[in-house]
Amino acid sequence: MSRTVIIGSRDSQLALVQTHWVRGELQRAHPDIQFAIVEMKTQGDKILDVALAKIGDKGLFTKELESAMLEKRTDLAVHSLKDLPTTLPPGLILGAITEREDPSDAVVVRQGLAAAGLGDLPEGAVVGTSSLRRLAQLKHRYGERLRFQDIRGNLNTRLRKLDEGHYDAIVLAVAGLRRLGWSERITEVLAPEISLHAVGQGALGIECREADEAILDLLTILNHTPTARRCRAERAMLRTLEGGCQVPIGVHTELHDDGGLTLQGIVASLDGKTLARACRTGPGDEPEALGQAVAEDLKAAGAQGILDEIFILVRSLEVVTPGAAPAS
Ligand code: DPM
Repeated sequence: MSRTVIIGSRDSQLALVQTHWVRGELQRAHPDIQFAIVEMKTQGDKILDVALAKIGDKGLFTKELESAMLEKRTDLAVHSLKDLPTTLPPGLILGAITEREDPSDAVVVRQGLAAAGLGDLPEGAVVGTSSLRRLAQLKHRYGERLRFQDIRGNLNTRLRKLDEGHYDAIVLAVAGLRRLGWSERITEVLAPEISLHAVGQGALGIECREADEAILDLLTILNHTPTARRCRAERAMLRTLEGGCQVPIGVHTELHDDGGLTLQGIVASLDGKTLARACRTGPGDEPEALGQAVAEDLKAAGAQGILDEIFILVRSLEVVTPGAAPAS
């Protein structure tokens, strides 16, 4: 194959770091092929002034990249797996899942505040997050003491807003901070008992055309089987619950030496008052079945009622966003 393979990427700093890493790996494994990157803005990059929960669009960070592949302007796309909807458009598939970074959530406390984490922030301190998942779990734990406010923008923007004093602490993914070289800003890594992370957090998902065997072959070197098993179980759970990315659903997975896979799931009400939890272990080579089973357990534990309530609320919030990219 003597041609140029075109990789689509969002143009945020984090997205580009991730895409350049993928290109490097592909180039090393396939020295005879040229790999080029095409940068694009997605709807999620354009609408920065509206709370993520209100936009309520599942393909917020992926649609433009997917259209480009379907129109053959690009051959593959690199996503943060957690931003990739669990159901892909017809004709596209998840060609590879890369080795996961630490999937945990991290707390960054404002410089000058002597707190080792959320637990010892002063009463009434303001914590920034736009993730309903983080909001619900943290309210459950710290709702009496801390206040929570929405924060949007790329990682750089959010850290700047923190440093400018708009917040006392913000919650971000460990993975994003590490990839951008900002590990030393992490004040606290949240244990699973406090915050279960988002489905797919910390891994990259490589999407391509379903029928493009040549590209699928190239991508096999990127796939990390242990990560893929964990993430496929997590994604099957989310798909079965039919929650978009902006509902308070969290997970935690563990692969065991004997090949077993444990999946823990949580669905939380927005106020953090009602939590449904479930946990199961199954064979690691049947991750989808495990994800579906945990989703059914969650429904039996009250998740359906929580989700129905949120869907009704989010629908009533839905806004028409001026300047939004037309869905193409
Ligand atoms: C999604 C969420 C957030 C991103 C919601 C969630 C976080 C938004 C926020 C679906 N996508 O996690 O419950 O807290 O304001 C995003 C980040 C990364 C990928 C940044 C982050 C990097 C980490 C990774 C935004 N998408 O979570 O701090 O590769 O998983």
